[in-house]
Amino acid sequence: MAAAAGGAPKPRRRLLHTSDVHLGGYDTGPEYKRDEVEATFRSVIDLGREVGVDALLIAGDFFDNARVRPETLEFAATEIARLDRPVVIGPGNHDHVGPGSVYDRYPFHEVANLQMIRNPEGETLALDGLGIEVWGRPHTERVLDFKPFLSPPPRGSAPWQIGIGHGHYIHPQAVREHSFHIREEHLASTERDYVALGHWEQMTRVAAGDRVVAAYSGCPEGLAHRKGGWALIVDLMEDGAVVLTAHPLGGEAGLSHDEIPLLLGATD
Ligand SMILES: [Mn+2]
Repeated sequence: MAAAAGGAPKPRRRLLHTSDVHLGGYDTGPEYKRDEVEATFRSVIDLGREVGVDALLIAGDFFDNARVRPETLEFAATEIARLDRPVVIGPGNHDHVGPGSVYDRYPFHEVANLQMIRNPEGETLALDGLGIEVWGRPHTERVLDFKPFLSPPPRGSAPWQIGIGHGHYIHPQAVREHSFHIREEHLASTERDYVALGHWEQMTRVAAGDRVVAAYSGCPEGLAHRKGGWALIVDLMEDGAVVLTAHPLGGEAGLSHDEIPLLLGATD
Protein backbone atom coordinates (compact mmCIF):
# COMPACT_ATOMS: atom_id res chain seq x y z
CA MET A 1 0.00 0.00 0.00
CA ALA A 2 1.09 3.56 -0.59
CA ALA A 3 2.80 5.44 2.19
CA ALA A 4 0.25 7.52 4.02
CA ALA A 5 0.74 11.22 3.45
CA GLY A 6 0.37 13.78 6.21
CA GLY A 7 -2.38 16.37 6.36
CA ALA A 8 -6.10 16.34 6.99
CA PRO A 9 -7.92 13.01 7.11
CA LYS A 10 -9.58 12.02 3.87
CA PRO A 11 -13.04 10.54 3.51
CA ARG A 12 -12.99 6.74 3.62
CA ARG A 13 -14.17 5.42 0.27
CA ARG A 14 -14.43 2.05 -1.47
CA LEU A 15 -14.12 1.62 -5.24
CA LEU A 16 -14.57 -1.42 -7.44
CA HIS A 17 -12.30 -1.77 -10.49
CA THR A 18 -12.98 -3.95 -13.52
CA SER A 19 -12.00 -3.85 -17.20
CA ASP A 20 -11.94 -5.90 -20.40
CA VAL A 21 -15.43 -7.31 -19.94
CA HIS A 22 -15.75 -7.59 -23.77
CA LEU A 23 -19.55 -7.65 -23.71
CA GLY A 24 -20.89 -8.98 -27.02
CA GLY A 25 -17.58 -10.50 -28.05
CA TYR A 26 -18.59 -14.14 -28.13
CA ASP A 27 -22.11 -13.96 -29.45
CA THR A 28 -21.81 -16.49 -32.27
CA GLY A 29 -19.83 -19.45 -33.50
CA PRO A 30 -17.93 -22.14 -31.60
CA GLU A 31 -16.75 -19.59 -29.04
CA TYR A 32 -20.33 -18.70 -28.14
CA LYS A 33 -20.41 -17.71 -24.51
CA ARG A 34 -22.61 -14.65 -24.27
CA ASP A 35 -24.46 -16.02 -21.27
CA GLU A 36 -21.18 -16.56 -19.39
CA VAL A 37 -19.81 -13.12 -20.20
CA GLU A 38 -23.06 -11.45 -19.17
CA ALA A 39 -23.33 -13.54 -16.00
CA THR A 40 -19.80 -12.50 -15.07
CA PHE A 41 -20.55 -8.80 -15.44
CA ARG A 42 -23.74 -9.35 -13.45
CA SER A 43 -21.58 -10.88 -10.71
CA VAL A 44 -19.36 -7.77 -10.72
CA ILE A 45 -22.44 -5.61 -10.13
CA ASP A 46 -23.64 -8.04 -7.44
CA LEU A 47 -20.23 -7.78 -5.74
CA GLY A 48 -20.40 -3.99 -5.81
CA ARG A 49 -23.79 -4.07 -4.12
CA GLU A 50 -22.71 -6.69 -1.55
CA VAL A 51 -19.52 -4.95 -0.41
CA GLY A 52 -21.00 -1.46 -0.50
CA VAL A 53 -18.82 0.27 -3.06
CA ASP A 54 -19.03 4.04 -3.50
CA ALA A 55 -18.25 3.84 -7.23
CA LEU A 56 -17.29 1.44 -10.04
CA LEU A 57 -14.43 2.05 -12.47
CA ILE A 58 -14.47 0.26 -15.86
CA ALA A 59 -11.03 0.70 -17.43
CA GLY A 60 -11.85 0.04 -21.08
CA ASP A 61 -12.90 -2.72 -23.48
CA PHE A 62 -16.26 -2.88 -21.74
CA PHE A 63 -17.76 -3.76 -25.12
CA ASP A 64 -15.90 -6.03 -27.52
CA ASN A 65 -16.72 -4.05 -30.67
CA ALA A 66 -19.06 -1.43 -32.12
CA ARG A 67 -21.33 -4.01 -33.81
CA VAL A 68 -22.62 -5.75 -30.68
CA ARG A 69 -26.31 -6.60 -30.63
CA PRO A 70 -28.78 -3.97 -29.41
CA GLU A 71 -29.71 -6.32 -26.56
CA THR A 72 -26.10 -6.17 -25.35
CA LEU A 73 -26.27 -2.37 -25.10
CA GLU A 74 -29.54 -2.62 -23.21
CA PHE A 75 -28.08 -5.24 -20.88
CA ALA A 76 -25.07 -3.02 -20.10
CA ALA A 77 -27.25 0.00 -19.33
CA THR A 78 -29.58 -2.04 -17.11
CA GLU A 79 -26.74 -3.58 -15.10
CA ILE A 80 -24.96 -0.25 -14.62
CA ALA A 81 -28.21 1.29 -13.39
CA ARG A 82 -28.70 -1.65 -11.01
CA LEU A 83 -25.51 -0.78 -9.12
CA ASP A 84 -27.17 2.49 -8.13
CA ARG A 85 -23.76 4.08 -7.44
CA PRO A 86 -21.56 6.22 -9.75
CA VAL A 87 -19.95 4.29 -12.61
CA VAL A 88 -17.07 5.68 -14.70
CA ILE A 89 -16.08 4.18 -18.07
CA GLY A 90 -12.68 5.00 -19.57
CA PRO A 91 -12.96 3.69 -23.15
CA GLY A 92 -10.30 1.32 -24.51
CA ASN A 93 -9.26 0.21 -27.99
CA HIS A 94 -12.25 -2.13 -28.43
CA ASP A 95 -14.79 0.51 -27.31
CA HIS A 96 -13.13 3.75 -28.42
CA VAL A 97 -14.85 7.13 -28.67
CA GLY A 98 -15.19 9.19 -31.86
CA PRO A 99 -16.56 8.14 -35.27
CA GLY A 100 -18.18 4.70 -35.18
CA SER A 101 -18.15 4.49 -31.37
CA VAL A 102 -20.30 1.83 -29.75
CA TYR A 103 -21.26 4.48 -27.17
CA ASP A 104 -23.09 6.50 -29.84
CA ARG A 105 -25.49 3.63 -30.55
CA TYR A 106 -27.43 3.90 -27.29
CA PRO A 107 -28.55 6.83 -25.08
CA PHE A 108 -26.02 6.08 -22.34
CA HIS A 109 -26.30 9.71 -21.20
CA GLU A 110 -29.74 8.76 -19.90
CA VAL A 111 -28.22 6.28 -17.45
CA ALA A 112 -28.22 8.61 -14.46
CA ASN A 113 -25.32 7.03 -12.53
CA LEU A 114 -22.99 6.63 -15.56
CA GLN A 115 -20.21 9.05 -16.50
CA MET A 116 -17.77 8.52 -19.35
CA ILE A 117 -14.34 9.84 -20.27
CA ARG A 118 -15.20 11.12 -23.75
CA ASN A 119 -12.96 14.11 -24.50
CA PRO A 120 -10.07 12.88 -26.73
CA GLU A 121 -7.78 15.36 -24.95
CA GLY A 122 -8.64 13.76 -21.63
CA GLU A 123 -10.97 14.99 -18.94
CA THR A 124 -11.60 14.94 -15.21
CA LEU A 125 -14.95 13.72 -13.88
CA ALA A 126 -16.09 14.68 -10.38
CA LEU A 127 -18.05 12.08 -8.44
CA ASP A 128 -20.50 14.31 -6.64
CA GLY A 129 -20.53 14.09 -2.88
CA LEU A 130 -17.69 11.57 -2.69
CA GLY A 131 -14.62 13.82 -2.76
CA ILE A 132 -13.30 11.85 -5.74
CA GLU A 133 -12.14 13.07 -9.15
CA VAL A 134 -11.29 10.66 -11.98
CA TRP A 135 -8.98 11.74 -14.80
CA GLY A 136 -8.28 9.80 -17.97
CA ARG A 137 -7.89 9.86 -21.75
CA PRO A 138 -10.09 7.69 -23.98
CA HIS A 139 -8.92 5.68 -26.95
CA THR A 140 -9.93 7.22 -30.28
CA GLU A 141 -8.38 4.79 -32.81
CA ARG A 142 -6.74 7.85 -34.39
CA VAL A 143 -3.36 7.98 -32.66
CA LEU A 144 -1.07 5.12 -33.61
CA ASP A 145 1.32 5.47 -30.68
CA PHE A 146 -1.29 6.54 -28.11
CA LYS A 147 0.20 6.74 -24.62
CA PRO A 148 -2.68 7.13 -22.18
CA PHE A 149 -0.69 8.58 -19.27
CA LEU A 150 1.86 10.78 -21.03
CA SER A 151 1.92 14.36 -19.66
CA PRO A 152 -0.96 14.13 -17.21
CA PRO A 153 -2.61 17.28 -15.83
CA PRO A 154 -1.85 18.16 -12.18
CA ARG A 155 -4.01 16.79 -9.38
CA GLY A 156 -7.35 18.47 -8.93
CA SER A 157 -8.86 19.81 -5.72
CA ALA A 158 -10.90 16.83 -4.48
CA PRO A 159 -9.28 14.80 -1.68
CA TRP A 160 -9.08 11.64 -3.80
CA GLN A 161 -7.48 11.76 -7.25
CA ILE A 162 -7.93 8.70 -9.42
CA GLY A 163 -6.54 7.91 -12.87
CA ILE A 164 -8.10 5.54 -15.39
CA GLY A 165 -6.53 4.27 -18.60
CA HIS A 166 -6.08 1.43 -21.02
CA GLY A 167 -2.79 0.19 -22.42
CA HIS A 168 0.29 -2.02 -22.29
CA TYR A 169 2.61 -1.67 -19.27
CA ILE A 170 6.29 -1.77 -20.20
CA HIS A 171 8.21 -4.19 -17.98
CA PRO A 172 11.54 -6.02 -18.56
CA GLN A 173 9.92 -8.88 -20.53
CA ALA A 174 7.28 -6.76 -22.27
CA VAL A 175 6.63 -7.19 -25.99
CA ARG A 176 7.56 -3.73 -27.25
CA GLU A 177 5.65 -4.09 -30.52
CA HIS A 178 2.35 -3.96 -28.65
CA SER A 179 0.65 -0.56 -28.75
CA PHE A 180 -0.52 1.95 -26.15
CA HIS A 181 2.58 1.93 -23.96
CA ILE A 182 2.33 2.75 -20.27
CA ARG A 183 5.59 3.24 -18.40
CA GLU A 184 6.25 3.32 -14.67
CA GLU A 185 7.39 6.96 -14.92
CA HIS A 186 4.14 7.90 -16.70
CA LEU A 187 2.13 6.43 -13.84
CA ALA A 188 4.35 8.04 -11.20
CA SER A 189 3.98 11.42 -12.91
CA THR A 190 0.18 11.29 -12.63
CA GLU A 191 0.57 11.78 -8.85
CA ARG A 192 -2.85 10.14 -8.52
CA ASP A 193 -3.73 8.08 -5.45
CA TYR A 194 -4.85 5.12 -7.54
CA VAL A 195 -4.63 4.37 -11.25
CA ALA A 196 -7.11 1.81 -12.65
CA LEU A 197 -5.63 0.01 -15.67
CA GLY A 198 -7.16 -2.08 -18.42
CA HIS A 199 -6.06 -3.97 -21.58
CA TRP A 200 -4.48 -7.00 -19.93
CA GLU A 201 -6.33 -10.18 -19.13
CA GLN A 202 -4.14 -10.85 -16.11
CA MET A 203 -4.76 -9.24 -12.74
CA THR A 204 -1.62 -7.62 -11.28
CA ARG A 205 -0.29 -4.58 -9.52
CA VAL A 206 2.39 -2.67 -11.44
CA ALA A 207 5.17 -0.47 -10.11
CA ALA A 208 4.23 3.21 -10.37
CA GLY A 209 6.80 5.07 -8.31
CA ASP A 210 6.74 5.46 -4.53
CA ARG A 211 3.44 7.32 -4.16
CA VAL A 212 1.05 5.88 -6.75
CA VAL A 213 -0.80 2.56 -6.52
CA ALA A 214 -1.67 1.14 -9.94
CA ALA A 215 -3.16 -2.18 -11.01
CA TYR A 216 -4.79 -4.14 -13.79
CA SER A 217 -8.03 -5.76 -12.65
CA GLY A 218 -7.72 -8.25 -15.49
CA CYS A 219 -10.62 -9.68 -17.42
CA PRO A 220 -13.44 -10.79 -15.09
CA GLU A 221 -14.22 -13.81 -17.26
CA GLY A 222 -10.68 -15.13 -17.79
CA LEU A 223 -11.46 -15.62 -21.47
CA ALA A 224 -8.30 -17.46 -22.53
CA HIS A 225 -7.98 -19.67 -19.49
CA ARG A 226 -11.65 -20.64 -19.21
CA LYS A 227 -11.84 -19.83 -15.55
CA GLY A 228 -13.09 -16.93 -13.53
CA GLY A 229 -11.05 -13.79 -13.21
CA TRP A 230 -11.03 -11.09 -10.58
CA ALA A 231 -12.47 -7.76 -9.57
CA LEU A 232 -10.40 -5.37 -7.48
CA ILE A 233 -11.80 -3.70 -4.38
CA VAL A 234 -9.94 -0.44 -3.77
CA ASP A 235 -10.18 0.91 -0.23
CA LEU A 236 -9.22 4.57 0.14
CA MET A 237 -8.30 5.07 3.81
CA GLU A 238 -8.55 8.15 6.03
CA ASP A 239 -4.75 8.40 6.32
CA GLY A 240 -4.33 8.46 2.52
CA ALA A 241 -3.39 4.82 2.12
CA VAL A 242 -4.79 2.82 -0.81
CA VAL A 243 -5.47 -0.85 -0.04
CA LEU A 244 -6.42 -3.40 -2.69
CA THR A 245 -8.27 -6.68 -2.29
CA ALA A 246 -8.56 -9.04 -5.26
CA HIS A 247 -11.99 -10.65 -5.20
CA PRO A 248 -12.25 -13.93 -7.12
CA LEU A 249 -15.14 -14.31 -9.55
CA GLY A 250 -14.39 -17.99 -10.23
CA GLY A 251 -14.09 -19.69 -6.87
CA GLU A 252 -10.48 -19.18 -5.79
CA ALA A 253 -9.57 -17.57 -2.47
CA GLY A 254 -9.31 -13.80 -2.34
CA LEU A 255 -5.95 -12.04 -2.29
CA SER A 256 -4.91 -9.28 0.08
CA HIS A 257 -2.95 -6.25 -1.15
CA ASP A 258 0.45 -7.78 -0.47
CA GLU A 259 -0.56 -11.12 -1.98
CA ILE A 260 -1.41 -9.51 -5.32
CA PRO A 261 1.57 -9.92 -7.68
CA LEU A 262 3.57 -6.75 -8.30
CA LEU A 263 5.15 -6.31 -11.74
CA LEU A 264 8.22 -4.06 -11.87
CA GLY A 265 8.68 -1.56 -14.68
CA ALA A 266 11.50 -1.54 -17.20
CA THR A 267 14.28 0.89 -16.36
CA ASP A 268 15.62 1.62 -19.86
MN1 LIG B 1 -7.62 -3.51 -24.97
